[in-house]
Amino acid sequence: MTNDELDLDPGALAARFPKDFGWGFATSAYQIEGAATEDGRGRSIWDTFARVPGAIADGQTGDVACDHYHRYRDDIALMAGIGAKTYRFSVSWSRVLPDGTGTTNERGLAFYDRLVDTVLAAGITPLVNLFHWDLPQALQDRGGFADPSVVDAFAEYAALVAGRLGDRVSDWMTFNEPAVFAFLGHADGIHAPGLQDWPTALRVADNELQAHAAAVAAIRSRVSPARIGIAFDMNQVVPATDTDRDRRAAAQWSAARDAWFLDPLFGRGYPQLGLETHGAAGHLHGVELSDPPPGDLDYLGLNYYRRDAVSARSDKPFDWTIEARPGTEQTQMGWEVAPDGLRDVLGALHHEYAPREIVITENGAAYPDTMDPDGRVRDENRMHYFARHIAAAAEALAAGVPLTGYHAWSLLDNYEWSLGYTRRFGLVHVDFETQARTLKDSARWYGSLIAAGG
Ligand code: IFM
Repeated sequence: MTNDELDLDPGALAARFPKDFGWGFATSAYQIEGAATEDGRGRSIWDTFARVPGAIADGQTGDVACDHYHRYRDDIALMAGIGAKTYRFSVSWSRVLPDGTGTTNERGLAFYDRLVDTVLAAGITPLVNLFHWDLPQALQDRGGFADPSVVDAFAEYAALVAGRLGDRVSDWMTFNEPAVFAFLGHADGIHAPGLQDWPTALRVADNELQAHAAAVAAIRSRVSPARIGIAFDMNQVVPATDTDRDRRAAAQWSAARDAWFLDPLFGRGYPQLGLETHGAAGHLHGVELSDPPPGDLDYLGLNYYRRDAVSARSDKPFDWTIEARPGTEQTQMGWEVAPDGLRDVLGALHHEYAPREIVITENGAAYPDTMDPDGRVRDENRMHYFARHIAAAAEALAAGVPLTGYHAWSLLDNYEWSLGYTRRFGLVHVDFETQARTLKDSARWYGSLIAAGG
């Protein structure tokens, strides 16, 4: 069956996965928790950035978001009702260490205790992500991720959280999308902390790789058995046209972004083409790169959303645009819907790096959902998006990719970073006025898929 012919039969789709496949959801702290000043939480760089005039499309912050800090029991009950087997959430560093290091905030830690206990009581396996971009502002004031001292700070934080939750949590993730944090936050300036300086972005990336290794060691010394990974966002990169210039630009961009992280994580050091590309663009000016240690990964997390077409404006590296190809099917983000890209990215990761396991740690789509007068959200486009991507994942599995889990992004409509509340990625609709939750049709469909899988 090709993706085009695929129907939405959850039973047929589920049958293509093993019974113990890890179906679940992913969320992140700043996007859903709210309670920004409650119970001793410190400020994070997103609290600061969200207040910069013009930084966020609707001028909103994550101060309240989905109010998950108070409603987590109901949210976990919803997730359990859908049938989730795993739940990937992140810890807010500034909730547990308001100054980034030093004094711990017991009330913050107690929240994650309660959360983990509730997740486990619902029969769901927790997967704890340590960093989803919300760095404590106190650390940013001391240089943030561009300063090498962040490596010890991250290890201290990892040790604290692993020491506290590790008696109940085996599945860990150090970073979510380190490239997005480094590049969008420090070179493009559209994410916190809003800097626009490539050498800083490359220092940040280097320190993330070091901090990952330090955190893995900290977790392993406190948690047994521990299953540790990192979630890398890798979309399918293609040349916009079949010209030498676009082909070269696409290869340079992949090397300067994706391989920039993946090669070191798999023990190969920085990629030569990436070094040449960043070097020629002047990004390495004054940067002393380290020799990052291998990632020691039990699994590689893949966040996949789209196909990116690279179009060169000139022969100069980084003088290119990265967009959806005109005329293609796109989500509300303007992202090209490309399920075959998921199959191919999974295959490429398997062949190039041979990770022990791959977990799809995020996959999902934003659409302008509306609630019908009968109270239903008929998000058929999202259902089709999921069905086609899950079918593509099944193809990769059948071709030998060691794929063990799939996390839908996201449980709830939430704070979509610089787009504020203008994009809905949830399988559960959130009315941000009342905080009412409503299962969308996609949630019911995903639930039948999980149920059919046993
Ligand atoms: O909302 C984000 C998430 O925080 C990281 N991955 C992509 C999602 C959709 O943009």
